[in-house]
Amino acid sequence: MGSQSRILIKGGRVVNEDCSEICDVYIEDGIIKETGLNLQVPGGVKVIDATDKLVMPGGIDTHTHMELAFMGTKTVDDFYTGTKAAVAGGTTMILDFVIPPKGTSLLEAYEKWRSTADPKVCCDYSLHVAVTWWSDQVKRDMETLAQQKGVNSFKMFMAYKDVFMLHDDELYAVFSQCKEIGAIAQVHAENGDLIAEGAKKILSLGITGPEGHELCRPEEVEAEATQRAITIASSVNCPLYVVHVMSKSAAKVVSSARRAGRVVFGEPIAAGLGTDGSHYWNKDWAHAAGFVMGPPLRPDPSTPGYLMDLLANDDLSVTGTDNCTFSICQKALGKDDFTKIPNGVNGVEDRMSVIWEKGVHSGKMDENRFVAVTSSNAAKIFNLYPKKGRIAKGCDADIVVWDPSATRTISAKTHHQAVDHNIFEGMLCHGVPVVTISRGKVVYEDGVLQVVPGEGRFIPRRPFSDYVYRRVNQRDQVGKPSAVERQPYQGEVITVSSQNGTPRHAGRDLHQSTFTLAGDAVSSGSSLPHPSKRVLAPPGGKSSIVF
Ligand code: URQ
Ligand code: ZN
Ligand code: ZN
Repeated sequence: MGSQSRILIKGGRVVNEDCSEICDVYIEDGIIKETGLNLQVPGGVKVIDATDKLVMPGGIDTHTHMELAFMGTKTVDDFYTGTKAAVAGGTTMILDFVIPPKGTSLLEAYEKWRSTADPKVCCDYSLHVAVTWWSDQVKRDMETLAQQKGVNSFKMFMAYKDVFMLHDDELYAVFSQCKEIGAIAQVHAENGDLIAEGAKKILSLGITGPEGHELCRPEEVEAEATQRAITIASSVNCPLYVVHVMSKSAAKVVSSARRAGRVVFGEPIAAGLGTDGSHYWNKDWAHAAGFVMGPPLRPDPSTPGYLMDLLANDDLSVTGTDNCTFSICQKALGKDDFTKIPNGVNGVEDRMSVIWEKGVHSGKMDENRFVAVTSSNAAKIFNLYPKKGRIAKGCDADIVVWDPSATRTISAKTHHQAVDHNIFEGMLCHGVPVVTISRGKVVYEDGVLQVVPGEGRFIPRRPFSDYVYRRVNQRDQVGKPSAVERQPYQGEVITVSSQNGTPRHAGRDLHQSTFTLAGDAVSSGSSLPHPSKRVLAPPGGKSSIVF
């Protein structure tokens, strides 16, 4: 990155998430040195004419999987082609995922991802780390990653049974540790057990095509897990981030939780905002398979508009792409069985234009909300703001000069990604990047890329993001439950005697043993007592029997 690069962006409308104003932007050494009108700048400055254009913070893609080994193969876009495509689309930072196989070291996986990405990235990046198993060592590694490696976000999968999936007790433990170290807990929210059973059932019906992928995991399977994750996170007062919210049902769950005051953020992705699951029923197998991802795109055609409406009004907070690309010949691993189609779609290059077209050009949101959901909110949630996600003096010069009235038609024939198909094929979008600047260097201008692999940097993120933790901390102060002061109970207590010879103790916790409603121990196979007996006390309390 040329250390002396000096750029003056003149005549544009600077758009931040909270305001827009006509003003110039002067950049030097990768930083925004000054904003304002009639700036006095030194000689030898590159001038970019932004008349009638918008000057916005570069996009931050919160969710990518470059060169991820998954489902027997590896994503075809790597950290070079993926970040090249990102800047061609106006995105200047990606947050990718370290995903250690179950039983392996989180720290070693983090170092492996760093050594893979650092030499290739053309723009800045950071890393979430997936917790795919649980142990005291994992707990210690999470603390090390948060305190020493710049990781303040950990993703847990509730799907991918036996591969990445955690069970509720493990989620409880991981969320507790996230809260302890000041990280945000991210979840892939689908019920992995139901998916496994659903897949068996659909395959048994002779349905092996991509339509089976959605049929086996309808949106209730996503909504149930979303609610469960919110409930578990809330029980430990841990902030939660639901990745790839793909359905109206799950979006409603997130929205209700936020309106109830929960600290939860929902991330719809470009795919779910721009297209739908009707493609799974396309007669062309390759076309249908190209849309397979998890959670699936939903066949309800009103889903994209609904998700965009919630994104516009802050029920949903931030956007990524879940860019996880497999070419058709890789997808064909599942040509006879949809459960073997590698899951993932494109998005990193097209997210900004798709959201401008479906969000701003449609009238659902204004330019400031566009900046919030494509850049600023991600920066705030992941503790990068205002270094990233804002155009102001002292911020990183990650900038996109945007032409809101220009159009482009998305196609795999012209995109910069390595993948051989595009789920937005043929889509006409208003909103086109004209110039992309990555930490003060022009990396894309008028359709020409000027990238150098390795010029992007890893950006560490400190824990305890104020934007996320201020309410959490406040609740820790005021929300502690306390015991009721009362005199000890002095009245009569029944005695209960064993029915099948095992000694029993009054007030035994029903949760720990098998009792009938009448409080009788039930050994396997014994008949239940007459239904007229009922217990007044709640389970786990002392049982008083009424005949
Ligand atoms: O589940 C994810 O987020 C990764 C494995 C990408 N694949 C996908 O279908 N979403
Ligand atoms: Zn996922
Ligand atoms: Zn993902």
